[in-house]
Amino acid sequence: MNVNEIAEKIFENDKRYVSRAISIVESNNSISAELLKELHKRTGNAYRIGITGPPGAGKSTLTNQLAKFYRYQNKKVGIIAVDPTSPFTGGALLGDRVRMNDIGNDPGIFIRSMATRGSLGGLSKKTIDAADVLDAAGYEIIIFETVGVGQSELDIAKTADTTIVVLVPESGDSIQAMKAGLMEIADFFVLNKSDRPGSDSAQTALKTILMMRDHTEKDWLPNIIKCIASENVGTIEIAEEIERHRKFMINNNLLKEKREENYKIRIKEIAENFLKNELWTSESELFLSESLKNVISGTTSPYQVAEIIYNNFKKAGN
Ligand SMILES: Nc1nc2c(ncn2[C@@H]2O[C@H](COP(=O)(O)OP(=O)(O)OP(=O)(O)O)[C@@H](O)[C@H]2O)c(=O)[nH]1
Ligand SMILES: [Mg+2]
Repeated sequence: MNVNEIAEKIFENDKRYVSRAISIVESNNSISAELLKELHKRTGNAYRIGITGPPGAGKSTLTNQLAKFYRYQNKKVGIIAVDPTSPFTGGALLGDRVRMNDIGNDPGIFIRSMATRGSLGGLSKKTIDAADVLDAAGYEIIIFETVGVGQSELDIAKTADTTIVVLVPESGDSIQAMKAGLMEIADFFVLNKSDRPGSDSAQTALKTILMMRDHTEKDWLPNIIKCIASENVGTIEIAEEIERHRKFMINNNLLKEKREENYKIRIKEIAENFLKNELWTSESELFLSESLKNVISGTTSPYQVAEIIYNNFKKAGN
């Protein structure tokens, strides 16, 4: 099957091919770029929602509830869960994690999990490419679930049109969130597990932190919405807040601006990858390995080695 034929199947939302296409962009093989070129003309219609927060905060549970909510509105929902496979993230035990199986059989829902393991860099690129596949397949809502630890997870959440940070009442959570860089990317906060003690004081603490930031009357101020995702309490308020944020973005021309900025970052990354691939030929890799002993002994500096590699690359006519 050629790229055009696969693209046609995706435009028809043939799930088997949607799945296959995501595997293609994930493996980043030779037809990946060709396929994405073909799909691009049908993208731009989906609204992208990023859901991030500490491990075990209830992101999957909330994603589940939101997906059901949008299904009632007859919207197709694509979900990309960026799996936290790192043993260092801690948090919810594997058995305790919500697996979103109950919505997986709905024909209007597509769930895909993307592993972080073995994906050194390039994770955000692959995730965004996968979202383009879903967009082209006609999914009107795309939800990214990422654990709010690590730069690439934050990068993914940031590329969404609306980014939601999920926190829980446990003391210090908002301080942790601040440290992890979650405060800056939130369009609003969800204080989940509000059935637990301490949710009011957590809300107050979070509000205080937010009010300390510079803002003018015209700025969007992130709200804090309490919810109990496991009991479907607060889902409608969250969906309404997403809609309010979407309208705010559109009315102030910010959605277009944000998408332009995302494209700019993405195009630069793709172009830089072309360069990287050309730079690291087997000869430059070999030269690099052979130089290491001289770098260790102090006879050559890392800068000299890098300059030689770069100059050879230029000399080769690049
Ligand atoms: N008490 C209470 N438990 C909840 C609530 N929401 C989710 N949980 C439970 O919290 C646990 C973790 O929920 P998940 O939705 O898997 O959390 P997650 O943030 O997706 O977790 P990771 O993907 O592992 O980071 C599950 O046992 C849920 O049933 C809630 O509002 N209240
Ligand atoms: Mg989860």
